[in-house]
Amino acid sequence: MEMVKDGYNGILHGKYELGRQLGHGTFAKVYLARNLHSGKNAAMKVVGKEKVIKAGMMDQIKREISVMKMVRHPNIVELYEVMASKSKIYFAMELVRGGELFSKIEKGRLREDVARGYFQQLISAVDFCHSRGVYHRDLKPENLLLDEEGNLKVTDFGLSAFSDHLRQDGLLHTTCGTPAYVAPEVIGKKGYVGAKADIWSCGVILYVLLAGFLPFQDDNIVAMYRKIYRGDFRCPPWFSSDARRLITKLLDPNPDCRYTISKIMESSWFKKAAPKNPQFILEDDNVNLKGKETETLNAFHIISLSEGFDLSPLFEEKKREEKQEIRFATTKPAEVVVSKLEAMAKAMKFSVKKNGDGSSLRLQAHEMGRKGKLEIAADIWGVAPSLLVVVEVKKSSGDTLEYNQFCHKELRPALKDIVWTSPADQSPPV
Ligand code: ISQ
Repeated sequence: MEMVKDGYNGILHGKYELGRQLGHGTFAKVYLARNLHSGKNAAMKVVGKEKVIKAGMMDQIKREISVMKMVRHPNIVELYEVMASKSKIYFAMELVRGGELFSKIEKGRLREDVARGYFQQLISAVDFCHSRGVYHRDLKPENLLLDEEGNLKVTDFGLSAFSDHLRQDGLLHTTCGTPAYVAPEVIGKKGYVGAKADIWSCGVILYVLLAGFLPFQDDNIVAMYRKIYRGDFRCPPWFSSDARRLITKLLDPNPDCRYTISKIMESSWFKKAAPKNPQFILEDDNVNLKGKETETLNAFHIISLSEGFDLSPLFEEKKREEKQEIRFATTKPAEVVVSKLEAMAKAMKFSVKKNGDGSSLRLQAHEMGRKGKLEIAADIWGVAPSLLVVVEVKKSSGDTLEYNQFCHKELRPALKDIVWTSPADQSPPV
């Protein structure tokens, strides 16, 4: 073990015997440990000292750690003691044996009442620490553990200086992926209020519990940041209106408008009773999406998560600027789509060619463009077993700029009445 180099001889500080590794972040490792005096097991988090000197934050962190050593809460992993060697800091903590909460989501999103139970415990822990001036600042799935009775236990409160995302210079480190749980004002380096940042992360956590996926996600990190800044997310249709309302208030990019803990506790979604023993709810009772997408995530669901007009991001990975296809959904029959396209073509003096069953059209401009005549293909197909019809429009020949203008100025306005958007889009949650 590398700790041998640091004067570690199998027994740490004459008190703890270290065993197998339980887990690790990018900068910290957690080992099973045994207190030789009491015989009690513990979890020992080991962090390299050079990683943690966060300018201007050290006094606050020290104060927060001393608070965490004194307090006990049923939903917070207890911090027994902190030790240090020349190059490392050791945190002896309560051992929690039920694994990570998020391993449950790998099997499928949670039922709303089950998610409520965990969220109530999370907020109870967050409220307890905030009222003592201790903030987490890096709440994320790895910090949410379950004990053997299925109780939620939050770890690493007050240890933000040792977290993977927010370190040293206060800059965001994305070594272990994306800052999916981090509040916009934290990314923006504007200076932030710890309590508000934690509430944002609680909002992301709640969304993931209920949805089974992240609210702000994009393969392109810049695009993801943009979504976070704008609070640009959509709730899947299975979210209740109370859940939507609460999440919208938690994921408000303006920290001044974001809900406070007491507002969360007053909300009607939060106040409902949680199931008594969520650990006894069978996994099959959770909604399991893995491998069963077609059953539970139907065409309407998928489309409701996409932008109303353009479904293409769901079908392909090409960047928006590069792609030349547009797909949208409609509940109108194919004939209605065809007659709309024909009317538009007529108004633009485009010629129209149809195939036999009306599922495919070719529109051609009469006038020459920069790269010959603009020609557009539209294909229409049904999404069985739903009533949805997907329309795909793409350029067959001609200039891309002219095609893009055609899409923007002619096609979108012509079809806007028949494009299907989810009910959630039509009346955004308040
Ligand atoms: C407590 N028990 C098990 C694993 C842990 C990981 C990190 C922090 C505390 C822990």
